[in-house]
Amino acid sequence: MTRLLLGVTLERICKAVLLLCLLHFIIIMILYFDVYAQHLDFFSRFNARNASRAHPFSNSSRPNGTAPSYGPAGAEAPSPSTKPSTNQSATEKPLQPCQETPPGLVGRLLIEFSSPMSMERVQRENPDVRQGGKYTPPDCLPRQKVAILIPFRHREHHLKYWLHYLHPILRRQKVAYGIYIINQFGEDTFNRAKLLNVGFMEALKDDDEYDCFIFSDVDLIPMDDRNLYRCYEQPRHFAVGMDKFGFRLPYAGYFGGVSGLSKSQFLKINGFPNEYWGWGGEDDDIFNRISLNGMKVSRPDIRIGRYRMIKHERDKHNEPNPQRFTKIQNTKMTMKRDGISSLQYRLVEISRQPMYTNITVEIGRPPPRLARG
Ligand code: UD2
Ligand code: MN
Repeated sequence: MTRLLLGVTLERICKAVLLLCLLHFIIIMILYFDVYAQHLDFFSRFNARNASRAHPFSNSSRPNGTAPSYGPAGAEAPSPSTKPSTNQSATEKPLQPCQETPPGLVGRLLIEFSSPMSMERVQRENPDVRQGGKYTPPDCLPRQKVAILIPFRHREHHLKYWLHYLHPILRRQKVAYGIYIINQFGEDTFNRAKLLNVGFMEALKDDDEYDCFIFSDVDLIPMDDRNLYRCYEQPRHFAVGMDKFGFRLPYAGYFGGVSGLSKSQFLKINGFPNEYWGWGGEDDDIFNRISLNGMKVSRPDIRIGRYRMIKHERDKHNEPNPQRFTKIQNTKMTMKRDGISSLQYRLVEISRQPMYTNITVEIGRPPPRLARG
């Protein structure tokens, strides 16, 4: 009897083991085909690009490092993707509008600042960028023309990394763009927002076809090229998660780092404030302007909107502005009189460098009661 029972139990165990093996096999097969399908997808994309290549540019941008993309977050784009109508030969057919979701994106990027960087290297690796830091996709008609504005003083070291990483990313994103460094002349207190207002005016003087303006710190590099540098239906905040904030939004109304507004959105809020001298507060004022004018900030998915900031000390003449807390309480009153409508500055020099346009400008100094040290 016990033997019989033992036999039956053994048989059941064997069946269970067999079943488990079968299940294991099925799972392995599913995973295998999944990976295989991804490879196929990769190769077909690669081939399609090669076939449509009528210009030398598309082979130039191997990413600095990639990781597999993940589905749902990748779907975040200005609007659902339209099916690619494979571009045949760009020389024979009229150019088609660039796809909403650029086909050559690679997703996650490896960003590091330990290897040395030189402007010569940046130039060598970006031969298709025109004088002044301009670029137009050669194989499709870009949907927007984007001016990228960087407030600047004494950060040449950061600028090299920024250009090194951003040119290839922007190229893959298929926008027409120009890079403008707005360099504050002299050693008076720094004023980030006023420099950006100058950038808006000067970029439009340079090319009145710009319809989108992206405002970026010089030390911030996106870690994912699906974070598309273009304008959206609502003002955009790109730098959602930064390493220095543990890759999380520090507070709901945060608008610092990298942001983007269309020409009409920018004019609707009367541009940025000119009266924030020194560090801090100007980004909150801009956020207030957006809300007070009935708009709502849009952001990429937190997994895509990740950034690395090059570590730095607080610069000289950019000490925290003690007035910032009271000032951001008063945006409603100040925004009509203080902004692009009241902007005054003196151009010192415009120089076209191979990788960017430099605009050196004198923007004055804080009124005497705010002057420090
Ligand atoms: C934070 C915000 C920034 C802005 C600032 C307050 C992040 C990542 N960024 O930057 O958007 O709101 O706080 O004003 O949280 N700069 C120069 N030379 C200078 C000083 C500043 O080029 O002497 C430029 C440069 O582009 C820099 C930017 O201004 O990236 C912001 O200054 P920061 O990097 O010193 O301040 P940070 O990192 O706290
Ligand atoms: Mn910084």
